[in-house]
Amino acid sequence: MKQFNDKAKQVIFDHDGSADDFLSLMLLLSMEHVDIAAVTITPADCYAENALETTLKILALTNKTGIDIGISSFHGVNAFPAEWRARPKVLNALPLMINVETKPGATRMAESRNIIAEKIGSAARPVTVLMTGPCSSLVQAIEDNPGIVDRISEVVWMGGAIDVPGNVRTYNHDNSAEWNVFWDPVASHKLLQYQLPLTLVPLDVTNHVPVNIAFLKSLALQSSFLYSNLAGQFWATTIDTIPSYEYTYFMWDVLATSYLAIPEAFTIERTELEIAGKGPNAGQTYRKPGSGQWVGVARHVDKACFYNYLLGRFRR
Ligand code: AGV
Ligand code: CA
Repeated sequence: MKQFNDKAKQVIFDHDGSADDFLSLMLLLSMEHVDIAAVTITPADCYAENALETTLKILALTNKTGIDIGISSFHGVNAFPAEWRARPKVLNALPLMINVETKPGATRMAESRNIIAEKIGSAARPVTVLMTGPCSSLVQAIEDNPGIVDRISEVVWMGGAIDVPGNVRTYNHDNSAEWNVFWDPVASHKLLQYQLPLTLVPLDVTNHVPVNIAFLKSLALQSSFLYSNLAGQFWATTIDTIPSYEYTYFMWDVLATSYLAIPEAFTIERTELEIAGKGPNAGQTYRKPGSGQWVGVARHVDKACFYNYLLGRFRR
């Protein structure tokens, strides 16, 4: 059941169902200073029904079944490769997951944009929004209710590629975009216009934190802890990342999630950006002095601090 902590940071977590999105959920659940107001799912790097099942199972396993869940029925502009989307289905068949009972009827569910607007609108204090997939649901919530902008204390988004190549390789695209931005470049373009207190965790920094075997070995040595056991099984599924065109799975979303707890491990640059809403560079996040769209960009992370933080959090 959901427990209230008066001093906790209220966080809405919008994810898109890839393995590291769920590792991020586990990490967030382990943070004592975080109260998860809602978990919302974007059907981008996943199929929604799989992602919902995994979300419910993780909440059941960790005794956090009272959290409201949002699902988006919006299907983006540029679909993720189908082989990536189907991939996380294996998570529900892992030994620790397969027999976990979920009672979807017992959980409150609604359209993501409505849940996001409602939670931000009704919270006692400004809310943090963590996004580890595309930003469409937040943008839709703001379009429906522009007043909620002033009630958002921070948006942390795993997305973008500023001074490094993107990870989209597709027909008629110039490789400059990162997938979470590219899925809905129109919404991404709008997001910057709201002048939110936005911190991006782009490929520039996530490229430095691959999922590596040394880390997984350390994690496995502590698998008597439920979180370490579960996380180790999830990460093992990423080791043979399907080479649609790239062979390495990174700690993309997990790094962005850690920023909520260990901001001191990151170097943040304040800069003015623009995001291309269409064209061969759709979804590109690029510097544009004078745009007035100031954002914080995570440029560097203390890797040892980050990996140690993860190992510590998962000792539960
Ligand atoms: O671009 C990184 C984002 C992150 O939110 N996702 C995966 C993470 O959840 C897209 C992505 C890039 N490369 C991938 C991705 C791959 N090889 N497999 C699955 N998803
Ligand atoms: Ca993701």
